[in-house]
Amino acid sequence: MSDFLPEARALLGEANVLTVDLAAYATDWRGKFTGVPLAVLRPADTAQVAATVKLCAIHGVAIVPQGGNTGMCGGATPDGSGQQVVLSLSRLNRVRNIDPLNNTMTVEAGCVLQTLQELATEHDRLFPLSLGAEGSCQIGGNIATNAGGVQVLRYGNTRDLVLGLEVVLADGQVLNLLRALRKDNTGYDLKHLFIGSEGTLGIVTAAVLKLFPAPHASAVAFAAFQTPQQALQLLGLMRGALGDRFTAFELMSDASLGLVRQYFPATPALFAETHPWHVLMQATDPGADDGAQVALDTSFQAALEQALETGVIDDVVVATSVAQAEELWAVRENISEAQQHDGHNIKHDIAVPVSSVAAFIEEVQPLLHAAYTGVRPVVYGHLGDGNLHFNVSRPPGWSTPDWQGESDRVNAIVLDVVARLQGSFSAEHGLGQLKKHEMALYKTPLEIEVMRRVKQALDPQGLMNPGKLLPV
Ligand code: FAD
Ligand code: 2HG
Ligand code: ZN
Repeated sequence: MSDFLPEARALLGEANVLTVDLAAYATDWRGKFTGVPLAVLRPADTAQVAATVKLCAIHGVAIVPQGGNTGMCGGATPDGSGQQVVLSLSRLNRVRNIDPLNNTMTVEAGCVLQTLQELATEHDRLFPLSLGAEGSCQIGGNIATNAGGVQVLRYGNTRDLVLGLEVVLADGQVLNLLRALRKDNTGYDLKHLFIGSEGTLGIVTAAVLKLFPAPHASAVAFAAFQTPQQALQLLGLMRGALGDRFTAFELMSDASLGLVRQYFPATPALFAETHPWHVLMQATDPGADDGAQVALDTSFQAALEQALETGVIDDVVVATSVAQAEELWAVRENISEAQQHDGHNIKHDIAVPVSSVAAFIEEVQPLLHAAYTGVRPVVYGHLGDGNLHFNVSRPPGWSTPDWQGESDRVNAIVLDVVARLQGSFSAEHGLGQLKKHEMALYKTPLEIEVMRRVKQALDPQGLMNPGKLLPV
């Protein structure tokens, strides 16, 4: 071990083996987990990643891959031993190829998501992965967590957007799966093992990503109504009217909007009265002529009028400009940060069948209120995918440590209902350190056993992000 750091310096250069001022790498975005890295290693390319991983294997040093460090579950944070290295992918930020005819781009893992969205736009294409952290999260992190975001309804999760992958395996070999093919049935599709594996099986160094026609026409609206059941009715109505042009359907409770208004005071007041529930909806069309926009507006407005007339919604604001659409989206995107400013909350990132979302909310809220007087569930998320962020803020009078101490009890209340509804305890953020214990409660022993066999086969020394994803 004593030779490890000098050898790493010889390999990567003095400036890319950091051992001081590591705070930004040692704590997660939420400030919930803090570790003690032995060092932060910053390779420049795939060859350097491979050589670094080989060096770690020789010295028995565990590796914690880190992208933009925006993950919600402490997956990119090392433990407190001072023996694990953080492997930052930030310098692998080249675009290797863009092929508009094939509708693909081949990019390195450290590319920031927003720069890839912008690159696609420059080529009159869409890269549809979109989430609040897009200005700092990296595509490697998105792939490692199989990130979701606000356009899954139309385009799917990150997994659905990846055609090919380049991965450095635990022994330092480079597994080249960088094929830009939409059809390829030549054995097991190995890339899917690494997508969503949170750095526990290998290091993603590059990917071939799917592109789509750029949306030229767009319609955005913010609706208010009384019950989660009405949200489901509205979803059915809008999808019926817009089909595949319908791209986003984001639910927000009034408490979620209250936090945004409190911590982002410039947030516009959208409705004269308060309403318990809201959704933000978007439809797009690739058609570039005026006719496409008119046709989209006509279907969108007609569906909204029907929703108003039949009492499905109480009120609606339809964006009349790009700036107003962005303003409406900012309300939704700022919820996570607003709740972060508000102090510790017990996060749940659950999925149930879309048809069961209202039942889930109606069942779980009374249970929580019965257990904790004044408890504040902050409910929002990707209703169109059946995925809710059911983040429980502490009741008045509770200290942060006391509320943190209630996590197991609150989790049991929420996640037992999820399990009864055949749902998932983690829809998009992954498990990291935060939710790996739930595996043992809500996955079958055989599922866990098969995962362990995969882990053992690919990482026999147990050096790839140990202590994450799998229960101890
Ligand atoms: P990191 O946090 O650095 O790492 C996440 C995990 O991936 C860790 O386990 C890490 O070890 C591993 N990892 C990172 N890079 C690699 C690599 N190259 N190879 C192998 N393993 C790697 N998530 C959603 O799904 N949907 C949302 O809507 C959403 N909204 C968010 C909004 C905000 C404001 C914030 C702060 C986060 C949000 N997230 C969301 C969570 C987060 O942004 C995603 O999980 C994102 O995909 C993480 O990317 P990252 O580069 O920051 O990864
Ligand atoms: C979102 O949809 C993110 O805004 C973050 O997934 C959710 O902070 C959260 O719990
Ligand atoms: Zn989300």
